[in-house]
Amino acid sequence: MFDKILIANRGEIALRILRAAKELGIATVAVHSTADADAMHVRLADESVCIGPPAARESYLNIPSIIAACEITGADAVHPGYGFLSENARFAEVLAHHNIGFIGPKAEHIRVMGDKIEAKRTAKRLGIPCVPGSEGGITDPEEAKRVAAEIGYPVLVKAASGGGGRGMKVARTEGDLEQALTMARTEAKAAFGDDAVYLEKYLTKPRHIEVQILGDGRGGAVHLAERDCSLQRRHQKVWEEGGSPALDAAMRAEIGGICANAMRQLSYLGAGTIEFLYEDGQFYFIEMNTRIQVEHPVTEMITGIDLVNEQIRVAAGGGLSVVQEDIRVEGHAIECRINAEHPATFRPSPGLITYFHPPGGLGVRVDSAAFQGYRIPPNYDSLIGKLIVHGRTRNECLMRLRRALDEFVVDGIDTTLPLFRTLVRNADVQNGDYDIHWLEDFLAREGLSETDPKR
Ligand code: MV4
Repeated sequence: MFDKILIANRGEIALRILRAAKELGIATVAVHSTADADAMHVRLADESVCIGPPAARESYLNIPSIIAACEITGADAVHPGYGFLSENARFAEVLAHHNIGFIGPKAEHIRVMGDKIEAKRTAKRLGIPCVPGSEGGITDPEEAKRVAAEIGYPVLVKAASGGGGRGMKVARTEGDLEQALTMARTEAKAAFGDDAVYLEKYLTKPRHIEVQILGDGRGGAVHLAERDCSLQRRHQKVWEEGGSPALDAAMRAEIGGICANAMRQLSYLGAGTIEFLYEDGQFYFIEMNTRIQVEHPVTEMITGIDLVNEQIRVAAGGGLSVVQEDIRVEGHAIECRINAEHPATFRPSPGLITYFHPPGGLGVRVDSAAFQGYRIPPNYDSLIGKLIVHGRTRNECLMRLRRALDEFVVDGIDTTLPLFRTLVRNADVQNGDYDIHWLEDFLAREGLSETDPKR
């Protein structure tokens, strides 16, 4: 097992990793920018190192500084959390070169899944169902037309290096296709420095359902059911729940089994998420994330398994603490991402938290690094905490969530708490009757999404 873990992240996920390390008796090192000198993750860690100025590029993304912090403190492994360097294959390789463990997947698997074309090719080979589309990249408009005619319109042009919906264009008819191809390639080149694109059948009303997996890196892997993350705004998840209101136990076991089997074939190491669109009873692979995700507590609440603990164990070569037969879904969990943003304009609202009172009670979990007197810096994402609620049934979970949201007080800044108080009382949400477009349609309908310039 590792003796000392350096946490190359900040905010609530840095605390989450600290907690797992402490329970394992592993010493912890926090790194921080000058903007985060007073942050909770710095206070709770055994040691801390300042690694640069507020801009993430010069601190949390600065590989030489993080390596230096490992050498100064004698940390023998790094946990990258999510975002920042978590899906940077080169970072994993540089750490290995310095004989420092990376608490994450093998570099080759990070690299393959980072290229959406390679990821899809790999998924297909491993027996995961994929969206019908081009075999590999597309550059020639005539080839695009041939593929589109075969799969049928509407089609979607997607960037190979894509993320956050950038470099994605729908073509409703053949007449739209050439322009969609050009626009997607131009946008992809500008955003990612890579103009490789591919073509898929455009699914018009899917749900976003993702399967959590864990691999031991030597041919063992399990699945931990799914999360439904369909409620998103501008490709930012807002509300996540598990299990999906759209699935039953047999469907869960089937798609989970397919995913675990694929990960065994890869000898995948660590935590991962296989993302699907789900429409008319069919699953279609879109991407794989090779990191712990923001919404991982949903899975922890319904399975009782500590995903970060498992990540650390397998990274140290210790194997998983569970086999598939031990993993059972108990009840239902919902996570609300509480952002420091105006609940209608979604404009970021950094500043001083003058009062902070998180809810408690049975089945209520708050993962947050915020506290009364904390000043949210303007330099990073606006997530200030996650409220995760568990119940024996989805209805009990919703009742408990309504109560917990009413108890939660954050003063001094705007937060998205009022949006959640509305959502939890909405009939479609209560019925689980939503797809990936539901939230944006709802916000437009209710006049809750005042468009703010250039965001
Ligand atoms: C799609 C799709 C429809 N059909 N692919 C959005 C970002 C990237 N992660 C994949 N995305 C989509 N891929 C096909 N073939 C619709 C989306 C999509 C979406 C997906 C998940 C959650 C929210 C979304 C919002 C808009 C579009």
